[in-house]
Amino acid sequence: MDMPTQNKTIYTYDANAAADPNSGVFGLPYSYEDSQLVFLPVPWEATTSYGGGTAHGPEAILNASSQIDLFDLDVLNPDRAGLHCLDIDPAIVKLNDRAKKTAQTIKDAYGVIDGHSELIANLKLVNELSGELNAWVKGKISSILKDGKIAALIGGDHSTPFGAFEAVAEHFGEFGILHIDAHSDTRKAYMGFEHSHASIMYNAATKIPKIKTITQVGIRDFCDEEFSFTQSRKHQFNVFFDQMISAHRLNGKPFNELLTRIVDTLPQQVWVSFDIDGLDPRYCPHTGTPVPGGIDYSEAVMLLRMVAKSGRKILGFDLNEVAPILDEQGLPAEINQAADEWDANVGMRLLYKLSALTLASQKKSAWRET
Ligand SMILES: [Mn+2]
Repeated sequence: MDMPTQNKTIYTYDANAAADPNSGVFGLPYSYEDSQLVFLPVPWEATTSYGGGTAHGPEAILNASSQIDLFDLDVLNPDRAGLHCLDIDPAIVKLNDRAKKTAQTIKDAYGVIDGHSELIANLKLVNELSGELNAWVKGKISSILKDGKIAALIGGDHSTPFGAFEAVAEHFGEFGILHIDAHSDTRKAYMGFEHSHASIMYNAATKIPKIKTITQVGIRDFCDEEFSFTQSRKHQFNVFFDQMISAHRLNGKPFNELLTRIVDTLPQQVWVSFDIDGLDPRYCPHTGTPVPGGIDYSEAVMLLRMVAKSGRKILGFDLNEVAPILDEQGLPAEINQAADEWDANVGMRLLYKLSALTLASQKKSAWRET
């Protein structure tokens, strides 16, 4: 058995007890220094096209995360590797507010800006602010990696991981992305926004040469341009449309055969880019752009487990588009019932599972012998 790397924190907490209300993510006491996996929260949704709220995703996930049971059936004590979440940066909250307000003027004009000098200037500004966000994310993720830790990102909308991809490419060299999503996210631009959530995989594929493959799973909402783009880049894109996945399931074929085919497309180094809306929307009813269909939570977990168990290295991951229920002011609604917390509850459980499997794939935690 591979021995997990030990950190310095003495396990003073009781993994069976309720979390200390002053503790960090998942009710854990670990500092940045004592953690082997660090989350960067990115409260950003500047160019969201449909429902809002994903900017509050990190906060909602963190608040819900103390409800986790730390025991994991696959991985032995993943919590003991040390998990820490950086504070939400108020400067990024401000940057998002500014970019979002500016982007709204273009959305209100349905993206028709020709001849409107103010809107043209606004579009330029939104693209610049998105560039600022990307540079900030890249810097943060780079410093976590340079400190010898695993980096993971909590969005925000799905534009947020671009800087993380750049940092990972610089740090690890060539890698592939496992992209779970309802949407192809391969538009060249959306309403002129070069870094919207609808373009993240176009940008990854065309602007970061070290990204060799993108394996997409659960895709069921896309336009002609996106279909043509991924079909024309078959050396790079492996698309497992939701329709193919459900046909496989409905025809009674063994599901693990399909999962094996998906895993086979991945190179040795993999970054997981998980858009929560790839799942059946019953797991994410308040996400920005829900689409019927999708894979089940347990299917997603089985896929991720197979990736980790295949001997591939999961370099890190982003989890995005988790949105809490909002009130009329667009702020997270007062949570009175556990049901209102559902999106964040699913999100934080997925975050813990992704963390456990990533740690095991990097031999920072041991597989549980079952
Ligand atoms: Mn997406």
